[in-house]
Amino acid sequence: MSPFRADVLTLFPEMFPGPLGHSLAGKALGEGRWQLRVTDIRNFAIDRHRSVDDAPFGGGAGMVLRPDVVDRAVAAVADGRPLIYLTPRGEPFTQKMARELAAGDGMILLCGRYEGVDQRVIEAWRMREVSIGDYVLSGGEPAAMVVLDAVIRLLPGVVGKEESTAEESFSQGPLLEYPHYTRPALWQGRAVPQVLLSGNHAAIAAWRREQAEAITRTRRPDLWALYLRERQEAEKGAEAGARAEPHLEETQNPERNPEESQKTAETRRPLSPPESSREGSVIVKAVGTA
Ligand code: JCQ
Repeated sequence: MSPFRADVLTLFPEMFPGPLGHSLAGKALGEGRWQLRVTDIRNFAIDRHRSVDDAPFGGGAGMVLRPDVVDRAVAAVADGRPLIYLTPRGEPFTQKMARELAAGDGMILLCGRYEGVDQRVIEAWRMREVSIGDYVLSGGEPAAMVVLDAVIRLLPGVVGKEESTAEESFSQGPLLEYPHYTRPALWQGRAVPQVLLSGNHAAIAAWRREQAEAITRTRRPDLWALYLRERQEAEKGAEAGARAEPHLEETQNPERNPEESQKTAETRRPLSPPESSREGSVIVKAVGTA
């Protein structure tokens, strides 16, 4: 297997591999699952002061990286792999983008400093301008490390098979994760939620779903709106099929389904509330699919 090839163009090459030399990414680097080549942009300066930046045309604070210097640095490594410039002006970096990059054979990350890079060299190389979030860093290096970390853990053999299954269910759905607990069961007077010790897997799944929904609703109204829309779409699709399939109430009727007689109220899926109790898009009770 040919390894994933990452290039970083930076004025601070000594910052790499940094955290990427440790933990999961570091182990994978040692195993040859990915390669990192770091290029000092200053090596492509040609004047006797080796200058890489200049004052902005039109005036204003700070300095701008020169297009001619950056162009030579890019030309030294470019070979058709995606070219990414980290900047707060970029399109948001997402898990989807990480998956797409991990499916390719590598990427080239350009790190800016000062006020940024002359826009003409960004355009000339058709670079993808990518942002890791709405805040300003003093350089693109930490952002490049974030992108690399998110991509590398998706490469084959980097994260174990068990974890990767969990990873998929999280990155597919728009819900935030439920909270996690481990031993001791009682710590500083705080008990682990009882249901997690019950051994009742259906009840645990339902509780986790409720927790995931509650935290998403309060913390990330944007994701919650997406989730409600997706769920509404799923319900529409199910409605057409419902004419051919038995209703939830029927599948949970012990007279029609003997398995149901083994379940308690806690393990049964909650029944859909009557139409009249639904107020607009406000969900009165979480409807689990456990
Ligand atoms: C990347 N989110 C934030 C690059 C200009 C003057 O500000 C600039 C800062 C950078 C470094 O990258 C970030 C960033 N995603 O700050 C260009």
